[in-house]
Amino acid sequence: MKLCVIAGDGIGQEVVPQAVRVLQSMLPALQTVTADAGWATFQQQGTALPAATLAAARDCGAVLFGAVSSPARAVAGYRSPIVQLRRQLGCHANLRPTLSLPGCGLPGLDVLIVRENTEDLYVGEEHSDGDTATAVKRITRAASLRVAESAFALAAAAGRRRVTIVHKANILPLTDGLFRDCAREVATRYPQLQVDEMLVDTAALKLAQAPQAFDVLLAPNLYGDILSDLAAAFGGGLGVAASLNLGQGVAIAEPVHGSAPDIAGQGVANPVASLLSLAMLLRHHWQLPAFATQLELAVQHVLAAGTRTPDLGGSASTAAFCDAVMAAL
Ligand code: GGG
Repeated sequence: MKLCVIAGDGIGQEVVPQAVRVLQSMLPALQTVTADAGWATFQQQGTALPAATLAAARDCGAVLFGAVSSPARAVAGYRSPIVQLRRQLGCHANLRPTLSLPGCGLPGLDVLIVRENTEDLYVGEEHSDGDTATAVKRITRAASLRVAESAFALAAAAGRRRVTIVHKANILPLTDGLFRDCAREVATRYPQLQVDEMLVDTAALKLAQAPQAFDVLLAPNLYGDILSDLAAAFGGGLGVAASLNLGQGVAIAEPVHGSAPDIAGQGVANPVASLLSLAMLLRHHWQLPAFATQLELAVQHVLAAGTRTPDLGGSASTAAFCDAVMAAL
């Protein structure tokens, strides 16, 4: 087993090595390959995703990606490395669970957002003549069917009850309508699952009112990005929000949080999102569900015992939290 380790920017440099340390304690034979990506890499090497990083990711098949600080302005030659990596590796589905953890967020929460990961406005295909700026929202049948298939198959395999298809087809009948129709088509092959549909604005309202009422949400890229941050607020915040980018024989574990420049360099970033992302990699990519459960239970045990980083009201450092997880393991 090989893991390509891309810490990226800001707190990615802190949470990723610590999470890898925990994983290595569970899998002593694991080979790791460290690779560069991100804004700092762009400044040093002129590219945010060097060819050597892409090659290492492909070779390993499994990646842990930390965080990236993409600038909120156009920078010539810069493209978000995580968006490129997801597309280049064909990671078509982004799984973003929100689960109740001991003492964090709301009880009784178990929501899974499945986000299409390769197209839509999120790929950042923009142009401008100075007076008019345009972004392309391209939705394809192939990508919509592929992500819907993953969402329904995962939901069925996990014994879930309901999949909610999120769209805005009343305003965007061609693009979001195609996404919804593809999801409907796949749904017919899963009669054991209830299916409903919700406009994205209604989904945001209902998620904010009663997140426990949802089971699986299937959404196009941008809506999935936004709704999953909203859901994360009820699960203890971005510090504990895990995700897995899933492709054919390849996967990128990725904490949902960004580079958090406000706390970077202090050694206090929460490693839970990275640890739980690695648990998803163990379960869904390496097919080691027992190891995944072991890691999840160890994280839960440490949180229940009151060891927490400052974002959750504690005073533990990133390293101290991971030490406690290794002791629990
Ligand atoms: N770990 C996810 C992450 O780094 N999020 C920050 C983010 O999405 N930045 C925008 C980007 O570069 O895509």
